[in-house]
Amino acid sequence: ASKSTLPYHVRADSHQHLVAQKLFRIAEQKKSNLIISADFSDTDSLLQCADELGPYIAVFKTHVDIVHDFGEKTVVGLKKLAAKHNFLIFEDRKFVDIGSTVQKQYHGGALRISEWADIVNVSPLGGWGVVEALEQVISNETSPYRDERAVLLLAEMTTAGSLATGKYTQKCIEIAKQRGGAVIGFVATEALGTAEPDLTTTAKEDFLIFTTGVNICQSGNILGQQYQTPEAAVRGGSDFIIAGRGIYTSENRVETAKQYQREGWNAYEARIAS
Ligand code: BMP
Repeated sequence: ASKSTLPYHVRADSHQHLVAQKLFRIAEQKKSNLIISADFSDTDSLLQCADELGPYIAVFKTHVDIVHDFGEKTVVGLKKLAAKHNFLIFEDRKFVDIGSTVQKQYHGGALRISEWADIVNVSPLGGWGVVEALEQVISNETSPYRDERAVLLLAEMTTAGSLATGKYTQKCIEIAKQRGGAVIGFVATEALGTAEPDLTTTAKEDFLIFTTGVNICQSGNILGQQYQTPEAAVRGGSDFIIAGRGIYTSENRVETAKQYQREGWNAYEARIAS
């Protein structure tokens, strides 16, 4: 699978999506391709993590449906900290339903995701309609967030026995290429062969690879989660590495985050030099 060997700033300059441009620039400024997966069940813990690790990450990934006291304080706090530390917010919602339902889950509802998440992901298990549905909401002329919202397709999963392989993954690539501009990339374990070797000719399909299941110390857990190291992930084509428990359950999460940041960044520098 081909992977991009271009520096983030080159990809920022040529990318047509504002969120991808912003993300590449943040990565370059902070020398970080690290995303923390902040799977906390209360607002205070979530916000404290964002404030402590904010300086070392490019993106803060949430699962707000596990936050028992989710509300105004969560939304305002996340937005404030994103501005303070210059990171984007990715709600790992994995929309998987018919388009009409997904529109209601994304926009409004209990979680008001479109209001605060720069990035969301979707599984096109039910076909392209769900992607179209999100794009409709995002590109609606009355939307105050037009151009500031992006979508990732869940192309692969890290778990043992995952069914998100082969034809399904290929279909994700097709959908990303065929649909409008809101899809900026994939959640995948490695490069999916979509990287363009030379963006100076066309930057139409510079899809970003976001990789979950990153852990320096462990290879997996009893519920089937499988890990790779930051170095292996980036070498394999990951543009942004996502780590949760490997960081936030460690004794000193700030030092551990810095270690993941360093390892991810060194691997990126090695890749663009190759
Ligand atoms: P951890 O690093 O603690 O194992 O957390 C992994 C995070 O990434 C979780 O939030 C999980 O929901 C998410 N994730 C994953 O582990 N594998 C996938 O294939 C897709 C995910 O979103």
